[in-house]
Order: sequence, then structure tokens, then C-alpha cells
Amino acid sequence: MKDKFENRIAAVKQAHEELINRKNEIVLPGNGIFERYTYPVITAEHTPIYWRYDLDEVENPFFMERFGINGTFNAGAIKWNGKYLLMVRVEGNDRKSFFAIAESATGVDQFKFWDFPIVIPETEDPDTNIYDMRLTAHEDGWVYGIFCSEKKDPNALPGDLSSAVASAGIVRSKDLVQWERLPDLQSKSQQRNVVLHPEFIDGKYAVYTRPQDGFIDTGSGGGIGWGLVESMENAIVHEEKIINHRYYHTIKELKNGEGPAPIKTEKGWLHLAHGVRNCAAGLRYVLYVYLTDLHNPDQLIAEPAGHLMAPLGEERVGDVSNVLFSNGWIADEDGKVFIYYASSDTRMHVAVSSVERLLDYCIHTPEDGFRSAASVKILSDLISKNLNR
Ligand code: M1P
Repeated sequence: MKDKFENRIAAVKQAHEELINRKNEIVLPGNGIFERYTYPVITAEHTPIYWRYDLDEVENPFFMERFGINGTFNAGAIKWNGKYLLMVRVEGNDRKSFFAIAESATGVDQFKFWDFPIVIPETEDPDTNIYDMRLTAHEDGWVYGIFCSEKKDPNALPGDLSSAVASAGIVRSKDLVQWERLPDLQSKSQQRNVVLHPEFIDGKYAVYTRPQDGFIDTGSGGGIGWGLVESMENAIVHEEKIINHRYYHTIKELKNGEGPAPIKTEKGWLHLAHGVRNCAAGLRYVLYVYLTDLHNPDQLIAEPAGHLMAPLGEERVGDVSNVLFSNGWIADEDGKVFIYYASSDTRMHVAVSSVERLLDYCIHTPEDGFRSAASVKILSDLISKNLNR
């Protein structure tokens, strides 16, 4: 038995070492807008062995997993002390999500988890599930995290064990280790995909919201909202203005949601978001970008038609298939942008671009004409221009 235990632990350790030290490979030539990488940057298998196994031979003679990890996805991101940090949504086999930070020196590979998951203090009305952290280094000096806090719907009928309600939980930290819980955001509706803008607007905090009628359905919620908040210690959004609308027969027909906090550029605030449509195969989530005014971040100034990224290859399959979702990106001082995205609610990937390229894409890609004929006109104009060169 001893041999068996030792052989297994050695094999598991070796596989883990190889995985977390593997170099990633860029996929070229790409589309000019961004480059994908060959391997996911974080998977369930990247989580430490000492999370999943009891290493005591007497207690765990078969060296079996005692705490299974089902997925690692939807990570917030921040550059911290020169390292690329992802605050990952780790989901156990028990379907509960929690947050854990993994860091890398390169941003594209060799992510390693910190020893312990992040402790998010509970409020008086405890969350059942927490997920999808958006990190914002605010000009007030704090790093804020806004995440989805999910609970059973208190108005669910007897026997209905799946109806839930979502609200925006808020935490803040100065060292990313200790997190202070603030009261949840208050607004007129349920909320998911709430993101804090990094700068004050007229002396107030500003948040991107996603008003929704129900837990899944945004219903009359028209898109990504914007609201001002006096204090993060008692965050109340009284008015929400829709700044990025949903439209019929687009990639965001059913719903959309802000991704990470926008990046400030000389041409405006660059936003990454997800758009959702429904089809026979279920919901399809893709990523898109839009640009808002530098001085009035609630004013849309450019939005290319369609998606920036859609699920490809193995990205298409997972726990919730046909989903790309991003709530984290990092812009380096030299303008390089690391887009961290999750595929199919299962694993994390990276794509690399630059502020310059994303602005060019955002400003010079034709906007949606909302009709096939308009698309044909745009394409024909491009073909004519190219053939007449
Ligand atoms: O399963 C896909 C995504 O569904 C939700 O996103 P949204 O609120 O836009 O519908 C979230 O639960 C998200 O975590 C998940 O990836």
C-alpha cells in the first residue's frame, strides 16, 4: 500500500509541476487585432495539490482527491508588484465558487496559486455563492472588488429550489490579502456584472451596472447601465442610464454585461463586454469592445459591429458550452494588453493585443448596419477599394 501511495503522489506531483511550468505558445498569424495562445493559462489542474488531496498517508491511503475542483474561470485581473495577478473564480465539485489569486511573471504562462483562497467576509445575510470578481484600482487609493452575490430567491414557491437572486457584493483591500466587506450595492433591480469606474466623476464614484428583471433574464433591462454613487461604504445607485444598448439581431440581442473596468486611453475609455444571443443550442456568449468619451465616460463614441472574440475549438466545450466571458484585462505601461477570458465556464485563457491595436479596431471597424443589405454594402465597398488599388 505504501508503494502505491508514494507512486501516486509522485506521479500527481510530476504532472502538476510540468503543467504549471509549461511555457505558452503564441498562435500566429492571428487576425491582426489580437493573438490567442495555445494553452489555457489556468485550469482546475493548476490548483495546488495540497488543496485537492490530503497528503497524510494514514488518512488518505489511496491518495484520492478530498476536495475536487470543477473549474477555474471568470477571473478579475490586476498588475501588482510587477506580477500579473488573476483573481480566479474557482468552483469546487460541490458547485460553490470562491476566489483565489494566481500570479505569473509573464502574464501568459506559469500561473501559480497563492497558498490559501481569499476570505470574503459575509454580510448579515450570507451569500450562497460568490463569483465573477471585477477589480478596480480606484484613484481613491483602494483596490475594490465587485462580485456577484447569489442567494436563493426568498419569494420562491415551496419546492422551487433553483430560483435565485443576484446582487453586487463589494470588497476593498490595500494588499489584496485582507479584504474588507462593504454593504452590497443597492439599486432598483437585481444586479450582476457591476463594475467600478477607476476615476471619480464630479466627485462621485461611478459604476457600470446591468439592470435585470430576473436572475437570468435581463427582460426590460436595456443593456449596460451607468450610475453615480456618493459613497462605496453605502453604495446606492438611484438612477441608471443605459450607455450600451442591446439590439435585435446582433451579438447582444438577449443581454450584455460590462467586462473588466475600462482602460483609459488618449482617445477615450476602452471597454470590453460580453454579448449574449439565444439559439437552438442555447445561449451563446461572445466578447465585444466599445469606446466612450474620455471626459464623459457615459457617452458612446465608437462600437465595431459583431464580436471581437467568439468561442473557438476546445473553447466551445465545457460546463456551460459556447461561452466566452471576460472580467479581467491588464494594460501594461508599454501599451500591451492582456485579455484574460474564460471559455465555457471551465478554464482561463489569454489573448494579447495593444491599446493602439484595440483603438484602431474599435474606431475603424464598421459599425453594425442592422441589416444584411448594409453589411453587403460595407463588404462590397472594401472589395472595390482593394481591387482598384
Ligand atoms: O454561464 C455564462 C455566464 O452567465 C452569467 O453571465 P450573465 O449574467 O451575463 O448572464 C454569469 O453567471 C457568468 O458567471 C457566466 O459565465
